[in-house]
Amino acid sequence: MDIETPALSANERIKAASNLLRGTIAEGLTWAETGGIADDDQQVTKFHGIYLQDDRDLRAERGKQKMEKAFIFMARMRIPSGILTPAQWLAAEQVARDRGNGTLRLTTRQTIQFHGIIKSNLRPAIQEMHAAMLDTIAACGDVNRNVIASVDPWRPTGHAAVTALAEGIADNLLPHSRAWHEIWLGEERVAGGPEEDEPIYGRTYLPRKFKIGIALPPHNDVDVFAQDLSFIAIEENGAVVGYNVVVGGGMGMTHGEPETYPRAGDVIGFCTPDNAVDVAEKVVTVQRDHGNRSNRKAARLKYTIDRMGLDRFVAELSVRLATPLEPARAYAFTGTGDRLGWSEDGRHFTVFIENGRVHDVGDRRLLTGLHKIAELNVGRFIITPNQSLVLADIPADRRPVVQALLRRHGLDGAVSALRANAVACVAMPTCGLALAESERYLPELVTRLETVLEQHGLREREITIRMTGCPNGCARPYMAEIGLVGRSPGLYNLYLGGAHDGSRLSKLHRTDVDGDAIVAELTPLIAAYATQRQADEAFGDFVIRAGIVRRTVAGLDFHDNVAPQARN
Ligand code: SRM
Ligand code: SF4
Repeated sequence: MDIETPALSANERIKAASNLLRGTIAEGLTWAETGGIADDDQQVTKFHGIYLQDDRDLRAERGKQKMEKAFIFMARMRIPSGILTPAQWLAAEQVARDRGNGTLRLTTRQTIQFHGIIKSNLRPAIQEMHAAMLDTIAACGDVNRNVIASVDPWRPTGHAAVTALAEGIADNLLPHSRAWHEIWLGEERVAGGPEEDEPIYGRTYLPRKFKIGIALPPHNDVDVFAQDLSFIAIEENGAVVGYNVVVGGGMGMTHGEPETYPRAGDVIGFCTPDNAVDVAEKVVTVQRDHGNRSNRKAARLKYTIDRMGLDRFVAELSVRLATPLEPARAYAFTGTGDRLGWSEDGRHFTVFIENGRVHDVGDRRLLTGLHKIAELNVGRFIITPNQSLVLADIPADRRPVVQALLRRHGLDGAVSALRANAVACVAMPTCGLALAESERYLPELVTRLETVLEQHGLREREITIRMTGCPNGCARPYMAEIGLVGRSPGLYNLYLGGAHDGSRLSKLHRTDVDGDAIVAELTPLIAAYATQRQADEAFGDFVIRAGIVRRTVAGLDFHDNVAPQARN
Protein backbone atom coordinates (compact mmCIF):
# COMPACT_ATOMS: atom_id res chain seq x y z
CA MET A 1 0.00 0.00 0.00
CA ASP A 2 1.15 3.53 -0.75
CA ILE A 3 2.24 4.92 2.59
CA GLU A 4 1.34 8.42 1.41
CA THR A 5 -2.32 7.46 1.11
CA PRO A 6 -3.86 6.32 4.37
CA ALA A 7 -6.43 3.55 4.10
CA LEU A 8 -10.05 4.59 3.92
CA SER A 9 -12.08 4.12 7.07
CA ALA A 10 -14.34 1.08 7.38
CA ASN A 11 -17.41 3.27 6.93
CA GLU A 12 -16.17 4.38 3.50
CA ARG A 13 -16.06 0.74 2.41
CA ILE A 14 -19.53 0.14 3.85
CA LYS A 15 -20.99 3.15 2.07
CA ALA A 16 -19.36 2.23 -1.23
CA ALA A 17 -20.66 -1.34 -1.00
CA SER A 18 -24.14 -0.34 0.15
CA ASN A 19 -25.63 0.14 -3.32
CA LEU A 20 -26.71 3.67 -2.47
CA LEU A 21 -27.81 2.95 1.07
CA ARG A 22 -29.55 -0.41 0.63
CA GLY A 23 -27.00 -2.81 2.09
CA THR A 24 -28.74 -5.97 3.25
CA ILE A 25 -31.20 -4.13 5.50
CA ALA A 26 -34.33 -5.62 3.92
CA GLU A 27 -32.95 -9.12 4.44
CA GLY A 28 -31.94 -8.39 8.04
CA LEU A 29 -35.47 -7.32 8.87
CA THR A 30 -36.62 -10.88 8.12
CA TRP A 31 -34.12 -12.58 10.48
CA ALA A 32 -36.24 -14.02 13.25
CA GLU A 33 -33.34 -15.42 15.28
CA THR A 34 -32.10 -12.00 16.40
CA GLY A 35 -33.56 -8.66 17.36
CA GLY A 36 -30.64 -6.99 15.62
CA ILE A 37 -29.32 -6.55 12.10
CA ALA A 38 -25.92 -7.09 10.41
CA ASP A 39 -22.98 -4.96 11.57
CA ASP A 40 -22.50 -3.12 8.26
CA ASP A 41 -26.25 -2.49 7.99
CA GLN A 42 -26.14 -0.79 11.39
CA GLN A 43 -24.08 1.93 9.71
CA VAL A 44 -26.34 2.08 6.64
CA THR A 45 -29.62 2.35 8.58
CA LYS A 46 -28.31 5.58 10.11
CA PHE A 47 -28.80 7.23 6.70
CA HIS A 48 -32.44 6.17 7.08
CA GLY A 49 -32.64 7.83 10.51
CA ILE A 50 -32.49 4.52 12.35
CA TYR A 51 -30.04 3.28 15.01
CA LEU A 52 -29.73 -0.15 16.54
CA GLN A 53 -29.50 0.26 20.32
CA ASP A 54 -30.00 -1.95 23.34
CA ASP A 55 -31.54 -1.26 26.72
CA ARG A 56 -28.43 -0.68 28.83
CA ASP A 57 -30.35 -1.02 32.07
CA LEU A 58 -30.83 -4.68 31.11
CA ARG A 59 -27.38 -5.32 29.63
CA ALA A 60 -25.60 -6.76 32.67
CA GLU A 61 -28.45 -9.05 33.67
CA ARG A 62 -28.93 -10.38 30.16
CA GLY A 63 -25.19 -10.86 29.83
CA LYS A 64 -25.17 -12.94 33.00
CA GLN A 65 -27.94 -15.06 31.60
CA LYS A 66 -26.07 -15.40 28.27
CA MET A 67 -28.98 -13.79 26.47
CA GLU A 68 -28.72 -11.54 23.43
CA LYS A 69 -28.73 -7.84 24.31
CA ALA A 70 -32.23 -6.35 24.56
CA PHE A 71 -32.08 -4.89 21.05
CA ILE A 72 -34.30 -1.96 20.28
CA PHE A 73 -34.19 0.65 17.54
CA MET A 74 -34.24 4.41 17.75
CA ALA A 75 -35.85 6.24 14.84
CA ARG A 76 -35.30 9.96 14.33
CA MET A 77 -37.47 12.03 12.03
CA ARG A 78 -36.38 14.77 9.64
CA ILE A 79 -38.37 17.90 10.41
CA PRO A 80 -36.72 21.03 8.94
CA SER A 81 -37.22 23.95 11.37
CA GLY A 82 -39.09 21.57 13.71
CA ILE A 83 -42.54 22.49 12.36
CA LEU A 84 -45.41 19.98 12.57
CA THR A 85 -49.14 20.27 12.02
CA PRO A 86 -51.32 19.18 14.95
CA ALA A 87 -52.30 16.11 12.89
CA GLN A 88 -48.63 15.19 12.47
CA TRP A 89 -48.09 15.59 16.20
CA LEU A 90 -50.94 13.17 16.85
CA ALA A 91 -49.55 10.72 14.30
CA ALA A 92 -46.11 10.85 15.91
CA GLU A 93 -47.62 10.29 19.32
CA GLN A 94 -49.54 7.29 18.03
CA VAL A 95 -46.33 5.80 16.61
CA ALA A 96 -44.67 6.25 19.99
CA ARG A 97 -47.55 4.56 21.78
CA ASP A 98 -48.00 1.68 19.34
CA ARG A 99 -44.45 1.05 18.16
CA GLY A 100 -42.05 2.61 20.65
CA ASN A 101 -41.71 3.06 24.39
CA GLY A 102 -44.72 5.37 24.67
CA THR A 103 -42.68 8.58 24.90
CA LEU A 104 -41.64 11.17 22.34
CA ARG A 105 -38.15 12.62 22.67
CA LEU A 106 -37.73 16.14 21.31
CA THR A 107 -34.12 16.71 20.32
CA THR A 108 -31.59 19.53 20.22
CA ARG A 109 -32.02 19.50 16.44
CA GLN A 110 -35.75 20.23 16.49
CA THR A 111 -36.94 16.78 15.72
CA ILE A 112 -38.50 13.76 17.42
CA GLN A 113 -36.84 10.50 18.34
CA PHE A 114 -38.76 7.32 19.00
CA HIS A 115 -37.01 4.93 21.36
CA GLY A 116 -37.60 1.27 22.08
CA ILE A 117 -38.89 0.10 18.69
CA ILE A 118 -38.43 -3.65 18.26
CA LYS A 119 -37.45 -4.90 14.83
CA SER A 120 -40.85 -6.18 13.81
CA ASN A 121 -42.31 -2.74 14.52
CA LEU A 122 -39.83 -0.76 12.45
CA ARG A 123 -41.53 -0.97 9.08
CA PRO A 124 -45.01 -0.27 10.46
CA ALA A 125 -43.62 2.69 12.42
CA ILE A 126 -42.03 4.24 9.34
CA GLN A 127 -45.12 3.58 7.24
CA GLU A 128 -47.31 5.26 9.84
CA MET A 129 -45.01 8.29 9.84
CA HIS A 130 -45.09 8.36 6.05
CA ALA A 131 -48.90 8.31 6.06
CA ALA A 132 -48.69 11.57 8.01
CA MET A 133 -46.20 12.99 5.48
CA LEU A 134 -43.29 12.51 7.86
CA ASP A 135 -40.04 10.68 7.23
CA THR A 136 -36.70 9.72 8.74
CA ILE A 137 -34.57 10.14 5.60
CA ALA A 138 -31.08 11.48 6.32
CA ALA A 139 -31.89 12.22 9.96
CA CYS A 140 -28.57 10.48 10.74
CA GLY A 141 -25.59 9.32 8.67
CA ASP A 142 -22.83 11.05 6.69
CA VAL A 143 -25.17 13.56 5.07
CA ASN A 144 -26.75 16.90 5.84
CA ARG A 145 -28.84 16.36 8.99
CA ASN A 146 -32.07 18.03 10.04
CA VAL A 147 -31.72 21.72 9.21
CA ILE A 148 -32.57 23.82 12.26
CA ALA A 149 -33.90 27.36 12.36
CA SER A 150 -34.78 29.89 15.06
CA VAL A 151 -38.23 29.51 16.56
CA ASP A 152 -39.61 33.03 16.59
CA PRO A 153 -43.16 32.84 15.25
CA TRP A 154 -43.88 36.13 17.04
CA ARG A 155 -41.73 37.73 14.33
CA PRO A 156 -43.63 36.23 11.40
CA THR A 157 -41.69 37.77 8.52
CA GLY A 158 -38.27 36.82 9.84
CA HIS A 159 -39.46 33.41 11.00
CA ALA A 160 -41.00 32.68 7.60
CA ALA A 161 -37.70 33.64 5.92
CA VAL A 162 -35.48 31.39 8.05
CA THR A 163 -37.86 28.43 7.85
CA ALA A 164 -38.18 28.80 4.07
CA LEU A 165 -34.40 28.75 3.79
CA ALA A 166 -34.20 25.69 6.05
CA GLU A 167 -36.73 23.95 3.80
CA GLY A 168 -34.86 24.97 0.65
CA ILE A 169 -31.50 23.72 1.94
CA ALA A 170 -33.02 20.50 3.30
CA ASP A 171 -34.68 19.73 -0.05
CA ASN A 172 -31.57 20.48 -2.05
CA LEU A 173 -29.33 18.32 0.13
CA LEU A 174 -31.70 15.37 0.47
CA PRO A 175 -30.12 12.15 -0.82
CA HIS A 176 -31.56 11.07 -4.19
CA SER A 177 -31.37 7.34 -3.46
CA ARG A 178 -34.79 5.64 -3.33
CA ALA A 179 -33.44 3.10 -0.80
CA TRP A 180 -35.60 4.43 2.05
CA HIS A 181 -38.79 4.18 -0.01
CA GLU A 182 -37.95 0.68 -1.18
CA ILE A 183 -36.94 -0.77 2.18
CA TRP A 184 -39.54 0.81 4.42
CA LEU A 185 -42.47 1.45 2.09
CA GLY A 186 -41.98 -1.42 -0.37
CA GLU A 187 -41.58 0.83 -3.41
CA GLU A 188 -40.64 -1.20 -6.51
CA ARG A 189 -37.44 -0.36 -8.37
CA VAL A 190 -38.18 0.85 -11.87
CA ALA A 191 -36.52 -1.57 -14.29
CA GLY A 192 -34.60 0.05 -17.13
CA GLY A 193 -34.93 3.56 -15.66
CA PRO A 194 -32.00 5.98 -15.54
CA GLU A 195 -29.15 4.87 -13.30
CA GLU A 196 -29.57 6.19 -9.78
CA ASP A 197 -27.07 8.83 -8.78
CA GLU A 198 -26.18 11.21 -5.97
CA PRO A 199 -25.37 14.43 -7.83
CA ILE A 200 -24.23 16.38 -4.78
CA TYR A 201 -22.89 13.71 -2.46
CA GLY A 202 -21.51 11.06 -4.78
CA ARG A 203 -21.77 7.35 -4.01
CA THR A 204 -19.86 7.52 -0.72
CA TYR A 205 -21.72 10.55 0.61
CA LEU A 206 -19.83 12.85 3.00
CA PRO A 207 -16.83 11.92 5.14
CA ARG A 208 -18.95 12.54 8.25
CA LYS A 209 -22.25 14.02 9.47
CA PHE A 210 -22.98 17.61 8.46
CA LYS A 211 -25.14 20.10 10.36
CA ILE A 212 -26.73 23.38 9.33
CA GLY A 213 -28.49 26.00 11.46
CA ILE A 214 -30.17 29.31 10.61
CA ALA A 215 -30.55 32.00 13.27
CA LEU A 216 -32.75 35.06 13.48
CA PRO A 217 -30.82 37.48 15.72
CA PRO A 218 -30.95 38.40 18.50
CA HIS A 219 -32.09 34.79 19.13
CA ASN A 220 -29.25 32.27 18.91
CA ASP A 221 -31.36 29.26 19.89
CA VAL A 222 -29.79 27.25 17.05
CA ASP A 223 -26.28 27.82 18.44
CA VAL A 224 -24.85 29.02 15.14
CA PHE A 225 -21.26 28.64 16.32
CA ALA A 226 -21.74 24.94 17.07
CA GLN A 227 -22.86 23.96 13.55
CA ASP A 228 -20.76 22.89 10.55
CA LEU A 229 -22.47 25.66 8.62
CA SER A 230 -24.77 28.43 9.80
CA PHE A 231 -26.61 31.37 8.42
CA ILE A 232 -27.26 34.45 10.55
CA ALA A 233 -30.21 36.41 9.18
CA ILE A 234 -29.59 40.10 8.61
CA GLU A 235 -32.73 42.21 8.73
CA GLU A 236 -33.28 45.68 7.35
CA ASN A 237 -36.58 47.48 7.83
CA GLY A 238 -38.20 44.27 9.05
CA ALA A 239 -37.14 42.13 6.07
CA VAL A 240 -34.37 39.56 5.84
CA VAL A 241 -31.94 40.95 3.24
CA GLY A 242 -29.40 38.16 3.51
CA TYR A 243 -27.31 36.00 5.79
CA ASN A 244 -23.88 36.02 7.34
CA VAL A 245 -22.23 32.67 6.69
CA VAL A 246 -20.50 30.81 9.54
CA VAL A 247 -18.42 27.67 8.98
CA GLY A 248 -16.57 25.14 11.07
CA GLY A 249 -18.43 24.83 14.35
CA GLY A 250 -18.73 21.47 16.07
CA MET A 251 -18.84 19.99 19.54
CA GLY A 252 -17.62 16.40 19.54
CA MET A 253 -14.33 15.40 21.15
CA THR A 254 -12.88 12.35 22.86
CA HIS A 255 -11.55 12.40 26.43
CA GLY A 256 -7.75 12.22 26.48
CA GLU A 257 -7.35 12.83 22.73
CA PRO A 258 -6.41 16.51 22.41
CA GLU A 259 -6.40 16.30 18.62
CA THR A 260 -10.19 16.18 18.93
CA TYR A 261 -11.89 19.33 20.20
CA PRO A 262 -15.01 21.47 20.16
CA ARG A 263 -14.68 24.42 17.83
CA ALA A 264 -16.66 27.63 17.44
CA GLY A 265 -17.48 28.52 13.84
CA ASP A 266 -15.95 31.44 11.91
CA VAL A 267 -18.00 34.13 10.17
CA ILE A 268 -16.69 34.23 6.57
CA GLY A 269 -19.01 36.64 4.75
CA PHE A 270 -22.53 37.51 3.70
CA CYS A 271 -24.83 36.17 1.00
CA THR A 272 -28.23 37.25 -0.31
CA PRO A 273 -31.25 34.99 0.29
CA ASP A 274 -31.18 33.90 -3.38
CA ASN A 275 -27.65 32.57 -3.00
CA ALA A 276 -27.94 30.84 0.37
CA VAL A 277 -28.93 27.41 -0.95
CA ASP A 278 -25.98 27.54 -3.36
CA VAL A 279 -23.64 28.52 -0.52
CA ALA A 280 -24.84 25.52 1.51
CA GLU A 281 -24.38 23.16 -1.42
CA LYS A 282 -20.89 24.42 -2.20
CA VAL A 283 -19.70 24.27 1.42
CA VAL A 284 -20.92 20.68 1.43
CA THR A 285 -18.99 19.90 -1.76
CA VAL A 286 -15.75 21.36 -0.36
CA GLN A 287 -16.18 19.11 2.66
CA ARG A 288 -17.05 16.18 0.37
CA ASP A 289 -13.82 16.65 -1.56
CA HIS A 290 -11.44 17.71 1.23
CA GLY A 291 -12.79 16.02 4.36
CA ASN A 292 -10.77 13.21 5.93
CA ARG A 293 -12.05 9.81 4.78
CA SER A 294 -9.43 7.78 6.65
CA ASN A 295 -9.97 8.88 10.20
CA ARG A 296 -13.56 9.55 11.25
CA LYS A 297 -12.35 11.35 14.36
CA ALA A 298 -10.75 13.99 12.12
CA ALA A 299 -13.47 14.08 9.48
CA ARG A 300 -15.84 16.86 10.50
CA LEU A 301 -15.70 20.16 8.63
CA LYS A 302 -14.07 21.87 11.63
CA TYR A 303 -10.99 19.69 11.20
CA THR A 304 -11.00 20.12 7.41
CA ILE A 305 -10.90 23.89 7.95
CA ASP A 306 -8.14 23.72 10.55
CA ARG A 307 -6.12 21.42 8.30
CA MET A 308 -6.58 23.54 5.17
CA GLY A 309 -6.48 26.89 6.98
CA LEU A 310 -9.54 29.13 6.92
CA ASP A 311 -8.18 31.33 4.09
CA ARG A 312 -7.58 28.37 1.80
CA PHE A 313 -10.96 26.92 2.68
CA VAL A 314 -12.68 30.21 1.81
CA ALA A 315 -10.66 30.48 -1.42
CA GLU A 316 -11.71 26.95 -2.39
CA LEU A 317 -15.32 27.77 -1.60
CA SER A 318 -15.20 31.03 -3.57
CA VAL A 319 -14.10 29.22 -6.72
CA ARG A 320 -17.24 27.10 -6.52
CA LEU A 321 -19.81 29.76 -5.61
CA ALA A 322 -22.11 31.17 -8.28
CA THR A 323 -21.89 34.60 -6.61
CA PRO A 324 -19.00 35.70 -4.36
CA LEU A 325 -19.63 36.30 -0.67
CA GLU A 326 -19.79 39.92 0.44
CA PRO A 327 -18.22 41.21 3.66
CA ALA A 328 -20.10 40.06 6.76
CA ARG A 329 -22.63 42.50 8.22
CA ALA A 330 -23.18 43.59 11.80
CA TYR A 331 -25.39 41.42 14.02
CA ALA A 332 -25.94 40.89 17.75
CA PHE A 333 -27.21 37.95 19.75
CA THR A 334 -28.69 38.15 23.24
CA GLY A 335 -29.25 34.53 24.24
CA THR A 336 -29.80 30.93 23.27
CA GLY A 337 -32.85 30.11 25.41
CA ASP A 338 -36.58 29.88 24.82
CA ARG A 339 -39.01 32.33 26.39
CA LEU A 340 -41.58 30.18 28.10
CA GLY A 341 -45.30 30.79 28.40
CA TRP A 342 -47.51 33.08 26.30
CA SER A 343 -45.85 35.47 23.87
CA GLU A 344 -46.51 39.17 24.32
CA ASP A 345 -49.07 39.18 21.50
CA GLY A 346 -50.85 36.23 23.12
CA ARG A 347 -50.76 34.12 19.94
CA HIS A 348 -48.07 31.58 20.89
CA PHE A 349 -47.32 29.49 23.95
CA THR A 350 -43.94 27.88 24.67
CA VAL A 351 -44.31 24.69 26.68
CA PHE A 352 -41.32 23.77 28.83
CA ILE A 353 -40.44 20.14 28.21
CA GLU A 354 -37.70 19.02 30.55
CA ASN A 355 -34.92 17.54 28.42
CA GLY A 356 -37.39 17.02 25.60
CA ARG A 357 -39.06 13.93 27.06
CA VAL A 358 -42.79 14.00 26.38
CA HIS A 359 -44.53 11.70 28.82
CA ASP A 360 -47.07 11.78 31.64
CA VAL A 361 -45.34 11.98 35.02
CA GLY A 362 -46.97 13.16 38.22
CA ASP A 363 -48.90 16.37 37.71
CA ARG A 364 -47.14 17.21 34.44
CA ARG A 365 -49.12 15.23 31.88
CA LEU A 366 -47.35 16.35 28.72
CA LEU A 367 -48.39 13.47 26.50
CA THR A 368 -52.10 13.73 27.34
CA GLY A 369 -52.20 17.52 27.50
CA LEU A 370 -50.49 18.00 24.13
CA HIS A 371 -52.74 15.29 22.66
CA LYS A 372 -55.84 17.21 23.72
CA ILE A 373 -54.42 20.47 22.37
CA ALA A 374 -53.49 18.83 19.05
CA GLU A 375 -57.03 17.50 18.78
CA LEU A 376 -58.24 21.11 18.57
CA ASN A 377 -56.40 21.13 15.22
CA VAL A 378 -55.30 24.73 15.37
CA GLY A 379 -51.91 26.37 14.91
CA ARG A 380 -48.53 24.68 14.52
CA PHE A 381 -46.36 22.60 16.85
CA ILE A 382 -42.78 23.86 16.62
CA ILE A 383 -39.97 21.97 18.34
CA THR A 384 -37.19 24.23 19.63
CA PRO A 385 -33.43 23.53 19.58
CA ASN A 386 -33.68 23.60 23.40
CA GLN A 387 -35.95 20.52 23.25
CA SER A 388 -39.14 22.42 24.11
CA LEU A 389 -42.26 23.10 22.08
CA VAL A 390 -43.98 26.23 20.82
CA LEU A 391 -47.71 26.05 20.19
CA ALA A 392 -47.77 28.70 17.48
CA ASP A 393 -50.50 30.72 15.81
CA ILE A 394 -53.33 29.87 18.18
CA PRO A 395 -56.45 31.73 16.96
CA ALA A 396 -57.84 34.20 19.47
CA ASP A 397 -61.10 32.29 19.94
CA ARG A 398 -59.25 29.05 20.90
CA ARG A 399 -56.83 30.58 23.40
CA PRO A 400 -59.10 30.14 26.42
CA VAL A 401 -59.54 26.43 25.72
CA VAL A 402 -55.80 25.98 25.07
CA GLN A 403 -55.04 27.78 28.32
CA ALA A 404 -57.54 25.59 30.18
CA LEU A 405 -55.92 22.43 28.77
CA LEU A 406 -52.45 23.67 29.64
CA ARG A 407 -53.58 24.34 33.19
CA ARG A 408 -55.48 21.06 33.59
CA HIS A 409 -52.44 19.01 32.53
CA GLY A 410 -49.87 20.98 34.51
CA LEU A 411 -48.14 22.45 31.46
CA ASP A 412 -48.18 26.13 32.38
CA GLY A 413 -46.36 26.01 35.73
CA ALA A 414 -43.43 28.36 36.31
CA VAL A 415 -39.91 26.97 36.26
CA SER A 416 -36.74 28.65 37.48
CA ALA A 417 -34.55 30.48 34.97
CA LEU A 418 -31.83 27.84 35.45
CA ARG A 419 -34.19 24.97 34.67
CA ALA A 420 -35.61 26.83 31.70
CA ASN A 421 -32.06 27.09 30.35
CA ALA A 422 -31.04 23.50 31.13
CA VAL A 423 -30.47 21.00 28.34
CA ALA A 424 -29.43 17.36 28.73
CA CYS A 425 -28.73 14.74 26.10
CA VAL A 426 -30.46 11.36 26.18
CA ALA A 427 -27.55 9.22 27.49
CA MET A 428 -28.70 6.21 29.57
CA PRO A 429 -30.34 3.81 29.01
CA THR A 430 -30.55 3.96 25.20
CA CYS A 431 -27.39 5.71 24.06
CA GLY A 432 -24.66 3.20 23.40
CA LEU A 433 -21.96 5.85 23.87
CA ALA A 434 -23.04 7.17 27.29
CA LEU A 435 -20.41 7.06 30.02
CA ALA A 436 -22.68 8.70 32.62
CA GLU A 437 -26.32 9.63 33.13
CA SER A 438 -27.62 12.88 31.68
CA GLU A 439 -31.37 13.19 30.97
CA ARG A 440 -32.15 11.15 34.08
CA TYR A 441 -29.78 13.13 36.29
CA LEU A 442 -29.70 16.81 35.29
CA PRO A 443 -33.17 17.63 36.73
CA GLU A 444 -32.00 16.51 40.19
CA LEU A 445 -28.79 18.51 39.98
CA VAL A 446 -30.71 21.58 38.84
CA THR A 447 -32.96 21.26 41.89
CA ARG A 448 -29.88 21.40 44.13
CA LEU A 449 -28.45 24.38 42.28
CA GLU A 450 -31.81 26.16 42.39
CA THR A 451 -31.56 26.15 46.17
CA VAL A 452 -28.16 27.84 45.99
CA LEU A 453 -29.34 30.39 43.45
CA GLU A 454 -32.43 31.17 45.53
CA GLN A 455 -30.26 31.74 48.62
CA HIS A 456 -28.49 34.43 46.62
CA GLY A 457 -31.59 35.95 45.08
CA LEU A 458 -30.76 34.63 41.64
CA ARG A 459 -33.76 32.36 40.88
CA GLU A 460 -34.75 34.51 37.91
CA ARG A 461 -31.19 34.94 36.61
CA GLU A 462 -30.79 33.23 33.23
CA ILE A 463 -27.76 30.92 33.23
CA THR A 464 -27.30 28.20 30.65
CA ILE A 465 -26.43 24.74 31.98
CA ARG A 466 -26.02 21.73 29.74
CA MET A 467 -25.09 18.15 30.48
CA THR A 468 -24.01 15.24 28.31
CA GLY A 469 -23.29 11.65 29.19
CA CYS A 470 -20.10 11.63 27.11
CA PRO A 471 -17.85 14.13 25.32
CA ASN A 472 -19.71 13.94 21.99
CA GLY A 473 -21.57 17.07 22.97
CA CYS A 474 -25.17 16.34 21.90
CA ALA A 475 -26.55 19.02 24.25
CA ARG A 476 -23.83 21.44 23.03
CA PRO A 477 -22.34 21.67 26.56
CA TYR A 478 -19.17 23.46 25.45
CA MET A 479 -21.32 26.45 24.48
CA ALA A 480 -23.01 26.71 27.88
CA GLU A 481 -22.12 28.93 30.80
CA ILE A 482 -22.01 25.74 32.89
CA GLY A 483 -21.19 22.56 30.99
CA LEU A 484 -21.06 19.04 32.44
CA VAL A 485 -19.59 16.24 30.39
CA GLY A 486 -19.79 12.61 31.47
CA ARG A 487 -16.55 10.77 32.24
CA SER A 488 -17.76 7.63 34.00
CA PRO A 489 -20.84 6.67 36.04
CA GLY A 490 -21.57 9.58 38.41
CA LEU A 491 -18.55 11.66 37.35
CA TYR A 492 -18.38 14.68 35.08
CA ASN A 493 -15.92 17.24 33.78
CA LEU A 494 -17.07 20.74 34.66
CA TYR A 495 -16.73 23.44 32.02
CA LEU A 496 -17.33 27.12 32.72
CA GLY A 497 -17.34 30.41 30.91
CA GLY A 498 -19.31 29.88 27.72
CA ALA A 499 -21.03 33.07 26.60
CA HIS A 500 -24.72 33.48 27.43
CA ASP A 501 -25.41 34.30 23.77
CA GLY A 502 -23.58 31.18 22.56
CA SER A 503 -20.70 33.07 20.96
CA ARG A 504 -17.79 31.66 23.01
CA LEU A 505 -16.67 28.18 24.01
CA SER A 506 -16.39 27.31 27.68
CA LYS A 507 -13.20 26.11 29.34
CA LEU A 508 -12.42 22.99 31.30
CA HIS A 509 -12.50 23.87 35.00
CA ARG A 510 -12.62 20.62 36.99
CA THR A 511 -12.31 16.98 36.06
CA ASP A 512 -14.11 13.94 37.48
CA VAL A 513 -16.49 15.68 39.84
CA ASP A 514 -19.63 14.09 41.25
CA GLY A 515 -22.89 15.86 42.10
CA ASP A 516 -21.71 16.91 45.59
CA ALA A 517 -18.46 18.28 44.22
CA ILE A 518 -20.27 20.13 41.42
CA VAL A 519 -22.56 21.84 43.93
CA ALA A 520 -19.61 22.54 46.26
CA GLU A 521 -17.62 24.02 43.37
CA LEU A 522 -20.42 26.19 42.05
CA THR A 523 -21.75 27.46 45.40
CA PRO A 524 -18.96 30.02 46.08
CA LEU A 525 -18.92 31.05 42.44
CA ILE A 526 -22.64 31.76 42.56
CA ALA A 527 -22.16 33.67 45.83
CA ALA A 528 -19.39 35.75 44.26
CA TYR A 529 -21.51 36.33 41.17
CA ALA A 530 -24.39 37.55 43.33
CA THR A 531 -22.32 40.28 44.93
CA GLN A 532 -19.52 41.06 42.49
CA ARG A 533 -21.10 40.99 39.06
CA GLN A 534 -21.29 44.10 36.96
CA ALA A 535 -24.68 45.35 35.78
CA ASP A 536 -26.25 42.81 33.41
CA GLU A 537 -23.08 40.72 33.46
CA ALA A 538 -23.83 37.13 32.55
CA PHE A 539 -22.46 34.30 34.70
CA GLY A 540 -20.26 33.01 31.86
CA ASP A 541 -18.71 36.45 31.39
CA PHE A 542 -18.28 36.92 35.14
CA VAL A 543 -16.25 33.73 35.64
CA ILE A 544 -13.94 34.78 32.81
CA ARG A 545 -13.52 38.36 34.07
CA ALA A 546 -12.93 37.12 37.62
CA GLY A 547 -10.24 34.75 36.31
CA ILE A 548 -12.02 31.76 37.82
CA VAL A 549 -11.66 29.42 34.86
CA ARG A 550 -8.01 30.04 34.28
CA ARG A 551 -6.88 27.58 36.93
CA THR A 552 -4.85 24.60 35.89
CA VAL A 553 -6.55 21.29 36.26
CA ALA A 554 -4.37 18.64 37.87
CA GLY A 555 -2.89 16.33 35.27
CA LEU A 556 -4.43 18.15 32.35
CA ASP A 557 -3.15 21.09 30.43
CA PHE A 558 -5.54 24.01 30.27
CA HIS A 559 -5.43 23.74 26.49
CA ASP A 560 -6.42 20.08 26.31
CA ASN A 561 -9.10 19.56 23.70
CA VAL A 562 -9.09 23.19 22.70
CA ALA A 563 -9.45 24.24 19.06
CA PRO A 564 -6.33 25.93 17.61
CA GLN A 565 -8.32 29.15 17.04
CA ALA A 566 -9.08 29.31 20.79
CA ARG A 567 -5.53 28.73 22.03
CA ASN A 568 -4.31 31.93 23.51
FE1 SRM B 1 -25.77 13.41 19.02
C1 SRM B 1 -24.22 10.47 18.45
C2 SRM B 1 -28.33 11.85 20.46
C3 SRM B 1 -27.55 16.26 18.79
C4 SRM B 1 -22.87 15.16 18.53
N1 SRM B 1 -26.22 11.48 19.32
C5 SRM B 1 -25.47 10.40 18.97
C6 SRM B 1 -26.25 9.09 19.20
C7 SRM B 1 -26.95 8.76 17.92
C8 SRM B 1 -25.41 7.91 19.74
C9 SRM B 1 -24.80 6.95 18.76
O1 SRM B 1 -24.15 7.37 17.78
O2 SRM B 1 -24.95 5.76 18.98
C10 SRM B 1 -27.22 9.56 20.29
C11 SRM B 1 -28.53 8.79 20.41
C12 SRM B 1 -28.97 8.74 21.85
C13 SRM B 1 -30.30 8.17 22.04
O3 SRM B 1 -30.41 7.12 22.71
O4 SRM B 1 -31.28 8.75 21.58
C14 SRM B 1 -27.29 11.05 20.01
N2 SRM B 1 -27.62 13.91 19.44
C15 SRM B 1 -28.52 13.16 20.13
C16 SRM B 1 -29.73 13.96 20.52
C17 SRM B 1 -31.02 13.14 20.56
C18 SRM B 1 -29.47 14.64 21.86
C19 SRM B 1 -30.67 15.19 22.56
O5 SRM B 1 -30.82 14.83 23.72
O6 SRM B 1 -31.44 15.97 21.99
C20 SRM B 1 -29.67 15.03 19.43
C21 SRM B 1 -30.38 14.62 18.17
C22 SRM B 1 -30.21 15.60 17.09
C23 SRM B 1 -31.09 15.39 15.91
O7 SRM B 1 -32.30 15.44 16.08
O8 SRM B 1 -30.56 15.24 14.80
C24 SRM B 1 -28.18 15.10 19.17
N3 SRM B 1 -25.31 15.35 18.63
C25 SRM B 1 -26.18 16.39 18.69
C26 SRM B 1 -25.47 17.63 18.70
C27 SRM B 1 -26.09 19.01 18.81
C28 SRM B 1 -26.38 19.60 17.47
O9 SRM B 1 -26.36 18.91 16.44
O10 SRM B 1 -26.65 20.81 17.42
C29 SRM B 1 -24.12 17.30 18.65
C30 SRM B 1 -22.95 18.31 18.74
C31 SRM B 1 -22.74 19.08 17.50
C32 SRM B 1 -21.82 18.35 16.60
O11 SRM B 1 -22.27 17.46 15.88
O12 SRM B 1 -20.62 18.65 16.61
C33 SRM B 1 -24.03 15.87 18.59
N4 SRM B 1 -23.87 12.89 18.50
C34 SRM B 1 -22.82 13.75 18.42
C35 SRM B 1 -21.62 12.99 18.19
C36 SRM B 1 -20.18 13.57 18.05
C37 SRM B 1 -19.90 14.00 16.67
C38 SRM B 1 -18.46 14.40 16.48
O13 SRM B 1 -18.18 15.22 15.62
O14 SRM B 1 -17.60 13.90 17.18
C39 SRM B 1 -22.00 11.63 18.15
C40 SRM B 1 -21.10 10.41 17.95
C41 SRM B 1 -20.61 10.27 16.55
O15 SRM B 1 -21.09 10.90 15.61
O16 SRM B 1 -19.68 9.49 16.38
C42 SRM B 1 -23.41 11.61 18.38
FE1 SF4 C 1 -25.06 9.75 23.89
FE2 SF4 C 1 -22.90 11.15 24.35
FE3 SF4 C 1 -24.77 12.11 22.71
FE4 SF4 C 1 -25.24 12.02 25.27
S1 SF4 C 1 -23.62 13.23 24.30
S2 SF4 C 1 -26.64 11.30 23.66
S3 SF4 C 1 -24.17 10.19 25.91
S4 SF4 C 1 -23.54 10.32 22.35
